[in-house]
Amino acid sequence: MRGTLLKRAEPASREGVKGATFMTETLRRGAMRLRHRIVAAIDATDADRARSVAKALAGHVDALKVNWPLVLAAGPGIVTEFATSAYVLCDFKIADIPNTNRLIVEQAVARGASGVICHAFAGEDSVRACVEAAKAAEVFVVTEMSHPGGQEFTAKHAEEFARLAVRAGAAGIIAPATRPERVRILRGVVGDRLILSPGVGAQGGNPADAIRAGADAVIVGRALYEAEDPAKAAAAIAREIETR
Ligand code: O7M
Repeated sequence: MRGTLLKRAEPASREGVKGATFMTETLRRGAMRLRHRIVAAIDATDADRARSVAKALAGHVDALKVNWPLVLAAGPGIVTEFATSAYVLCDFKIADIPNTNRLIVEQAVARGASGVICHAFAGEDSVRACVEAAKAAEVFVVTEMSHPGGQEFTAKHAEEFARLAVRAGAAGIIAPATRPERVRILRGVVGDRLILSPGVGAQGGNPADAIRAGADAVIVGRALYEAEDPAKAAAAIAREIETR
């Protein structure tokens, strides 16, 4: 199942989400298709730069990941804007009580998100609330984080977090490209669920190593959105992955 359509692609229900009537039928929805094995993290805080990077990356990456820096800079409408032509993964690292998680996911999905990212440490009920609220959209659960501090706490619970993600019905997990040996272990836990691996480029991780260790795709931020030619940078990463 890995690398292909993971789940069905019916549109999410957009009824009954208060204040969220802005979705149009033109928005894409469904499982992430992995052609390039690259998810672009658009963390640029200049909205115009973010738009031009997203446009340049069309056809070179499988999804656009949107996080707080861009949403706070450009407004949540940027999710809807990107969603007209791309799979948008809302990386709000949701980690609240189940009811609040549900409200956040409903808003993200109503804006056009095809996927959302939550933390596991808030507990299984909180992750399940995300999965239920996401409906046709996909939920990815953070296990071990890629930065050095990720070893202080998240590494100690990463396998538990991964098991929780599977039990809760998540589409996949986030695991560190900076530690491919950990990706390999987490692959053993999650079976054919997707693994997305951040930490490539600016954080020192190598895309081919992460994919070889079992990641389905890498998440790349600065190495793409700060590149003079983002499309060329993405193509170079894709080539590295292909020749792994
Ligand atoms: O390539 P970078 O370092 O500029 O950006 C990496 C992106 O991945 C950035 O958006 C981070 O917030 C995100 N990320 C990590 O870097 N490490 C993690 O452990 C987890 C994430 C992430 O995407 O979590 C969902």
